Amino acid sequence: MSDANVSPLCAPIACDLFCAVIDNFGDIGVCWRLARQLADEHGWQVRVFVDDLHTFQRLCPALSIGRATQTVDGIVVEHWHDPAHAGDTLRIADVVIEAFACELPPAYVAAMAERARKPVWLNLEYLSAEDWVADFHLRPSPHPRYPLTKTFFFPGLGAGTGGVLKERGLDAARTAFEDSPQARAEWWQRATGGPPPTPDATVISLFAYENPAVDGLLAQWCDSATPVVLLVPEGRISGAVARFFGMPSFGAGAHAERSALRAHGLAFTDQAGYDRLLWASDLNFVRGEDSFVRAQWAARPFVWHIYPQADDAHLPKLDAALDHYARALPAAPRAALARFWHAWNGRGAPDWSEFACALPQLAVRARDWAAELAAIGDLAGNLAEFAKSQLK
Ligand code: TRH
Repeated sequence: MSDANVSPLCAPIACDLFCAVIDNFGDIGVCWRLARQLADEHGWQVRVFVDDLHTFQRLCPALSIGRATQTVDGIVVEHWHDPAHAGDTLRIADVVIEAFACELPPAYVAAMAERARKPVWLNLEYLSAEDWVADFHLRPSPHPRYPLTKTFFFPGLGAGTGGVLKERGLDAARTAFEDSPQARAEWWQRATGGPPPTPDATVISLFAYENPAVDGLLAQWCDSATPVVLLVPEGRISGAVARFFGMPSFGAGAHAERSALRAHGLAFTDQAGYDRLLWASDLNFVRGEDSFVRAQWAARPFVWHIYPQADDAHLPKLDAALDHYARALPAAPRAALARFWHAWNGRGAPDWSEFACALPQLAVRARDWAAELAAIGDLAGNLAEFAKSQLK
């Protein structure tokens, strides 16, 4: 290891991003989105170290599962197969991001400490809308043994936080999709094998963990006075949808109909494809972290299935998000939204007719909120600006 690898001033910023997949898609979903933005929008040279290529490949089909090192979309992807492994050549980047407190390889940290110009070391935390986040965002934490400082970078929904990820071209891509009947018709044909539904239908996408409230909701959708079209990307809730319709499974290509409800099973797509699903829907059920953010940028009403934690630690986080999002709503739709989100997260039973009445006001709020949230700045831009200020 030598300092020959310290970037000259004019060279692009080199960034190593470490991601350990705990479960689901959110860990790599967030990291991959951030990596692409840093490369595409800020010109950084990015390497992603990720320990689970199978999960990664679901949302990035171009990835090859068998390769230790590969380049996808201009980003070097290293299979982080062994906790101590840090790439075949131990080159230390200008900016090192450890996602969600995953532990960096000890050899890598030791090499960081050897570098003449110390790297900017960031721990990217999980998103929370709670107020304390602004106090902890960008707090430094000196290493106990090495001359290194790690800085905590907190995503958030309020001023003083790191914000959330938003690509520069996202709004234009959404508007282009919304304004093009042909793009939408093609999307419906590819996703469901048929044309778009009639305008009186409410189109709902359903991305969620297993959820006991789903049976009651499916029954209420069957009883709806107007058609409900349900789009279900194959995943953890598909089994419940299959049971409801008396089918063995409800994977990609499945179709079912009962009374007012028509349901389609969708293939899991890449991340850009998931955005189009959100844009094709009137209401989105989302979960975890990244789809929760994408639903906000889709500027449509949404229902959040928050990642469940021990001792109901997730419930204050749910309420904190509601505080931000619902603040500006009149009392009745605000209460309907809170009741429905709580019911979807285990507190009470969802009342579709109350929620459906609130949808027009929630649609207006969704558009206003997307603009408010954008004012905090995009997380990748905020992170790049901070890192550059430290590299000067
Ligand atoms: O998969 P998740 O439940 O991930 C969760 C959360 O991130 C949670 O906070 C974390 O603690 C846990 O993982 C370990 O939900 P999330 O965050 O919405 O991630 C889903 C990703 O999958 C998101 O990037 C969107 C993407 N996706 C596609 O690319 N294509 C698809 O068809 C679908 C349905 C999703």
